[in-house]
Amino acid sequence: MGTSDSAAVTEDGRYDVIVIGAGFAGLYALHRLRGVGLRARVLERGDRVGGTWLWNRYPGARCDIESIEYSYSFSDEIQQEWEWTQTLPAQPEVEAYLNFVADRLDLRRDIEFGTAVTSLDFDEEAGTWLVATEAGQRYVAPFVIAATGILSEPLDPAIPGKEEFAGTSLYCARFPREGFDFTGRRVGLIGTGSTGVQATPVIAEQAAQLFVFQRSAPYTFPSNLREFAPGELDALKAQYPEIRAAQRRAHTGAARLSAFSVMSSMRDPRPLKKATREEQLRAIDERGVVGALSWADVLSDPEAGELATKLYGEAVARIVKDPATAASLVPRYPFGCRRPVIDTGFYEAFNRPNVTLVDLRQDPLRRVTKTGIQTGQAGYDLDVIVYATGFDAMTGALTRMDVRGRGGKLLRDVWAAEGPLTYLGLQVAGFPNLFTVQGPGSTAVTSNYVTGMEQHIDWIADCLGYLRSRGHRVIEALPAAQLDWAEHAASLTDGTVLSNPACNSWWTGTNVPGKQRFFLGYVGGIPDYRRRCEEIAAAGYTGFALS
Ligand code: NA7
Repeated sequence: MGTSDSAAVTEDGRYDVIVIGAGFAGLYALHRLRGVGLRARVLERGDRVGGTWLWNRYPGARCDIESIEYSYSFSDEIQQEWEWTQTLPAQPEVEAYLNFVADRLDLRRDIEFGTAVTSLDFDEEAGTWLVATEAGQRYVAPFVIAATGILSEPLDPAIPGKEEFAGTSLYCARFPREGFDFTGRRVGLIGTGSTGVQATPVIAEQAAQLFVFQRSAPYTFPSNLREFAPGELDALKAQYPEIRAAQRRAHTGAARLSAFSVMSSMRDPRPLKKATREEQLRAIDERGVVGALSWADVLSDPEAGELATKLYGEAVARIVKDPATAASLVPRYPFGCRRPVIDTGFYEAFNRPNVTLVDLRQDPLRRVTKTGIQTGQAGYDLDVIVYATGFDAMTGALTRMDVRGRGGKLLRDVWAAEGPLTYLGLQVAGFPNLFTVQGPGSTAVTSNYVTGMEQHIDWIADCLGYLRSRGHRVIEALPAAQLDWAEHAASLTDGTVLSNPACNSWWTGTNVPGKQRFFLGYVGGIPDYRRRCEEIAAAGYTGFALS
């Protein structure tokens, strides 16, 4: 499509800002843009709001950050009115919350549902983006906010024979809205990241038999999941100013229990290598698997890391009765390499007579057949296969669209050649006026997404207000600033487990065949990141060209 097509777009397709996605980020973006007087349209491929919380409705789907922190902080009315029922919210509750917010702020009238964006073309002369959808609609706007999510493009695993399976194939990231009854079925679950770990105990309760096909064992910690006691939520709501302030100060944007808490507990001054055997055993006596890892040197000293993994294995063996299964459940990569997982009865599920762990490290998965799954040494007859095989994270949503910036360059080609470079995770050089919410190089990977997202949307809305007040029509990240940012972000992971080439996951893009290894986050922490973003804005948007 040529940019001359822009001229053909009628007035009703022209906006100040096009926002792609109606999840947490898109909804807040719309609210803030209205607040600064901009005409915005949200384009959402789903048929309702929710984003990742709309699609990921698999059994056990739950947030691993506490509800009172994994929620919008911008409106005291909203946080006072909404009633969370559990410490860690389940998918239906998060989806209901986002619907509540959409209603409360009357957002739906500016959202177009069932509208999948397929391409974005920058018209250099006009300084506008032409946005095209699957159904052939066209929109024109000077600015585009890609609120497309960090875990929104599921990976279709290249497992041979998948389409030959005569039973039911279910994908966790596109789970049927009406749910699925596993009662009496023989089920194979592939994948033991956060999704597979959450789904395992829930499917195990229903299924006649569950085979969990595990390629890499996760580090996973028991959650404190529970219903709020009577009056507890009201007491927390009364403390919201303090809770939000603590979140803003916290490195990960979450001050209470979260998937990242174990990392915070490693600020414990004691090094594992100096601990006596008695002290080590006491740690797992008292705190189970968490006690194995909560030491000062586990992330920084590879030997301590190995020791911690061994101790972790001892803690797992205290839960899982079958020694071979317990041994298979011990991770073989250093802790800190991948995003930690929080579970509710994952290890305990393997003590059930109807649950079997299939260790793909010992006996690799060969193919799916008409009747089930074939490994090198065995065949498993199944009625249902559940894929919990992960996402093309951080970049996948944008690389699946044809995003053409200056000179007609495609974003996916630019990122394939150079790595997913951005300036602050907010913009890509050569793609003016396109904002990437929580893009690669931002804090998204290692923090509470909602905290980082709110900061990004606030920054973008303020920036758009500034541009308008100064009469600027284009803002564009400078290549040198982008490079400096990438170098700075990389310097923070040098010498940590994250620079270990054995660390393969969506954090480094290495779960996707052919994707370049590149750590996709910024580990300086949200307070430091926010300060940098604020300083850049206060100095007139250093590192950006404004015209
Ligand atoms: P993850 O964490 O990427 O986990 C995907 C899992 O699927 C992981 O165990 C993979 O093993 C496994 N996998 C992927 N492809 C295959 C094939 N072909 N065969 C066997 N096993 C496979 O995704 P999740 O959805 O669980 O979690 C993503 C994030 O969502 C999570 O970090 C939270 O932030 C929320 P591997 O590790 O590659 O050996």
